[in-house]
Amino acid sequence: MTVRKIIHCDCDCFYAAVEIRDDPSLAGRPVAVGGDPGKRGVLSTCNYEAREYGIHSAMPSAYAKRLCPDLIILPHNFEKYKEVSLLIRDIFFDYSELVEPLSLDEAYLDVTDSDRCQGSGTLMAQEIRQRVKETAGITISAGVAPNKYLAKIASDWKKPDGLFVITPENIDEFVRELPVKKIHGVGKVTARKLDRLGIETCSDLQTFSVFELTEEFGRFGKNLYDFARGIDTREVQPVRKRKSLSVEHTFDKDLNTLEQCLDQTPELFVAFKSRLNRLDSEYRVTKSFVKLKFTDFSSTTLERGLTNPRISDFKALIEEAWQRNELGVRLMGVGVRFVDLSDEIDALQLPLSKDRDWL
Ligand code: TTP
Ligand code: MG
Repeated sequence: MTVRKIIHCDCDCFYAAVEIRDDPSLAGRPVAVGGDPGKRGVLSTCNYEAREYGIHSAMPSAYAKRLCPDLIILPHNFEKYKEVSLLIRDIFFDYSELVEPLSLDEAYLDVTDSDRCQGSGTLMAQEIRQRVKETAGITISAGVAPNKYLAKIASDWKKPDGLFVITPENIDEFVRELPVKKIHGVGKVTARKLDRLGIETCSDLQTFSVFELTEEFGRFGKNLYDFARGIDTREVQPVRKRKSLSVEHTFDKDLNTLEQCLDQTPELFVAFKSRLNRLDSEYRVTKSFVKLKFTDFSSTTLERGLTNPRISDFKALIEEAWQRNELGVRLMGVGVRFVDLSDEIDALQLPLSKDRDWL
C-alpha cells in the first residue's frame, strides 16, 4: 500500500483576519467578528490577541466585552469571506484534484500523486501558505501527514501561521505524547469519560484493547483504538455534488385528466421529501421543477425559483405544464435543483462548535 500524503490547511482566525487585512489599523488590537453585544449576539471568531483574554468562537459578545472591554467587535461580511475562500480554493486545486473542503477556510488535500514541488508534501504546503499570504492577504496554517486525522492535528500544532509535518517514521513518537483531547471526535462527554478511566495521552489509550474500548465507547471505540496508533483510513472526498434531486413515476395506466395528475401529486411529493431529507443539509435548493411525459412520448419540464416547495407549488406547476399539451400523461416527476457547482461554496456549512462528540 502506498503511503499517502495529506495536507490539511486551515486559515488563522479567518473572518477576523479578513477584516484586519482590510483595515490595517486593527492589527495588534483584540478584534472579533460577531453579533452585537446589545442584541445577545455571539462571536463567530476572534484574533489571537483577543484569545489571550480567554475569548473564543461561540462566546456571547456581551461576555467577551466583559473579559476585554477594548475588544473591537465587527459585523460579518459573508460575501467577502466567500470571495477569499474561493481564491484559496483555487490555490489548493493547483496541487491536487482531490480537495475536500470542510468549511470556508479549511480543506484536506490528497497530494499523494501530485508532481508539484518534486512530490514533496512539505514543499507544497510551504508554497500554498506563501501563495495564500500573497494572493489573499491572510495567513493559513498547514499540517502534512500520512492521513487526515494526523494532518488536521498537525495544522493546529503550530497555529497561527505555522506548518507542522508528521512523517510515517515519526507517527509512533508523535502519538505517544498526544493528549487524547486532541483526537478528532473527542468532545466534552468522551473527554470526561476518558479522564475517569485515567486516560490522558494516546499511550495510555494504547494499553486498552479494541474490545475494552468498544465496550466503553460503542462504535467510536474502534476509532479511538486506531487514532491512538495514528491510524486513519478515511479517504479525502473531493467535492462532487449532485445538481438536482427528483422523484419520477411512470404510471401503469395513463392519466387522462388534470385531476388525475393532481391526485397523484401527494404520493410523489412524500417520496421526494423523504429523499430530500436524507441528503446532507449542505445542499441548497435554488429551483423547483416538474416533469411530464405525455402519451405521444413528448415531455416537458417547468421550473420556478421556489426554494422550499410545498405540495401546492408542485400542483400549480403541474397544472401549467399539463396545459402545454393536454394529452394523457404517462410519467410525472417532481424535484429541485441545487446551487451550481461554481456556487457550491455558498452551500458549505460553517462549523458551529469545535467540540462535537462523534458518538
Ligand atoms: P475555524 O477555522 O474553526 O476558526 P478560525 O479560522 O476563526 O480560527 P483558527 O482556525 O485560527 O483557530 O473557523 C473558520 C471560520 O468559521 C471562523 O473564522 C468563523 C466561522 N466560525 C463560526 O462562525 N462559528 C464557530 O463556532 C466557529 C468555530 C467558526
Ligand atoms: Mg480556521
